[in-house]
Amino acid sequence: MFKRPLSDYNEFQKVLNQAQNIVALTGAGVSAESGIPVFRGPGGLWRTHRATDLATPQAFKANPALVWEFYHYRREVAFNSQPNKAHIALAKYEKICQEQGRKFSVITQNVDGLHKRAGSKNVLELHGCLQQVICTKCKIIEMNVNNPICEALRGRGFGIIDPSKKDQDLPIIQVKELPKCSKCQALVRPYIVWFGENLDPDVLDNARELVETCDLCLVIGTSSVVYPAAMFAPTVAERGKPVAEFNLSEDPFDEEFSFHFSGPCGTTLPKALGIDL
Ligand code: BV8
Ligand code: ZN
Repeated sequence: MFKRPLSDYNEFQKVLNQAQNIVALTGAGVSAESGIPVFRGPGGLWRTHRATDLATPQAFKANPALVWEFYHYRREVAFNSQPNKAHIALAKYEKICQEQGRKFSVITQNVDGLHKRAGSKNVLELHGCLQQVICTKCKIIEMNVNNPICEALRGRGFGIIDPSKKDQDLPIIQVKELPKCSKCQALVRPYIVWFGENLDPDVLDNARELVETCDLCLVIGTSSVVYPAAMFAPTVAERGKPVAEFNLSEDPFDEEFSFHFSGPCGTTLPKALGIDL
């Protein structure tokens, strides 16, 4: 008979209070209650495209304007969203750990920037962020939170289009109208790791170091299908360290996880961390 992961908050808090080096690994589900659509399931569509088909270098090469419309939409949604109770609980718990000389880190797959806006300091953004762009030519990376990022994208962000209208009904945006590098005027792209692209080696090394040294891992709001992030929590469990999963799903992603709290993490996470919001 499988030992089912516990969903006992008191048991979890005994483990939490002993932990000296905690890692919180988050995915799109931690931002769902801020109104940011998740990747898989109903939110995974943008107009008639699957988000995962647009988040690739091939899509950007083939149709930079369409990919920029998709990221303009994602920027608009993210910049107009607020951190929710799950983000805030993580930021508050990091402060508590700091005061107690304990280590607390967030490794996020999300690109919306909400952990930092909630006040989390120790954040690794595995897949980049919507607030930065990188030049396709001179490779400089710049913060750019202008919305719209260029005049041609104004009003083009709407995500849900009525099925009768297709992309081609909209005037085509020429590449020369797309966002430019402030240094060399070449086309810039979102500073995001797309499917088929390598993660920043330093970010990946730091993440792996945390996964190899932590004594507790919280895995929050992720379907754990995207690599290498999908391997982090199972690796902690294989080290014999406790993993606590917070997800809407009833069933744990991995039977080796010690705890599984099902429900919206805006509710389950503050309760588990003992943070009253
Ligand atoms: C790479 C930026 C080397 C884009 C993203 C090994 C095996 C198989 C495939 C591969 C492999 N290695 C590499 C691959 C290919 C690929 C991959 O993993 N593909 C998958 C689809 C099989 N990986 C890569 O390409 C990575 N690069 O490994 O480089 C390499 C290079 C070439 C060839 C091989 C190897 C780069 C991956 C990065 C892609 N970029 N994001 C953008 O955001 O626009 S990934 C994107 O999807 C997100 O960032 C996130 O990381 C990812 C997964 O999404 P989730 O966060 O999990 O969200 P999802 O919607 O799936 O699930 C939401 C969850 O929340 C659900 O479980 C739901 O129940 C829960 N939930 C919802 N609401 C709530 C909630 N839980 C609690 N409370 C709620 N309220
Ligand atoms: Zn440049």
